[in-house]
Amino acid sequence: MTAFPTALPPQAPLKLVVSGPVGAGKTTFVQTLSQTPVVATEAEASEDIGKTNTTVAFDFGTLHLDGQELHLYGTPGQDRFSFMWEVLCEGALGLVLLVAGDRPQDFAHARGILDFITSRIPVPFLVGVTRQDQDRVWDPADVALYFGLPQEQVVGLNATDPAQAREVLAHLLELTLSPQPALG
Ligand SMILES: Nc1nc2c(ncn2[C@@H]2O[C@H](COP(=O)(O)OP(=O)(O)O)[C@@H](O)[C@H]2O)c(=O)[nH]1
Ligand SMILES: [Mg+2]
Repeated sequence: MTAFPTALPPQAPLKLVVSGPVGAGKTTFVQTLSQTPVVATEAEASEDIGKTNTTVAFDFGTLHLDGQELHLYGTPGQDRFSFMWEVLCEGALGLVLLVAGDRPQDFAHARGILDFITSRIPVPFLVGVTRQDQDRVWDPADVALYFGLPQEQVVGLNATDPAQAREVLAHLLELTLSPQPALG
């Protein structure tokens, strides 16, 4: 008699979402990590967001980490695409909320995106503070205080550095796959 599997096989790709304000480093993070060509949906920005192109649907990349296949979806940053945050987070096993550490003016928006998503979809998350390679950047510990989160849930990174980006995902996987109830 053949037993039907009751759970997904461990090899099934895990869906992870990367969100945050415009300029946080979401597209960069997905591009740095992906081992397959990134599917990006950039268009000319329709409002002044400080750059000419912005993500309008999502960035998609894939990678293997510790024998696990991961599918990474980067969301748009603008509020007018907030419906996409929900669409992309459906069925996600983890979320990385990025914010640029040298743009404290974006922290409130980042917090708003995090609340928007986690109030609708209770997904384990990490906050990643990008641009740690720059001068005058907020320390992850201070961003944790700002967000009212435990320090271990906020990590600093340079999103252009593959080793640092992979470390963030490894940390998220630990959080996601740990038997304890997820933080947040
Ligand atoms: N030096 C540095 N530049 C970064 C980092 N993260 C993103 N960038 C740069 O910041 C700009 C905006 O990043 P992007 O990925 O387009 O942000 P998105 O709007 O969140 O997708 C790009 O020029 C990136 O190269 C980082 O950690 N360090
Ligand atoms: Mg982008």
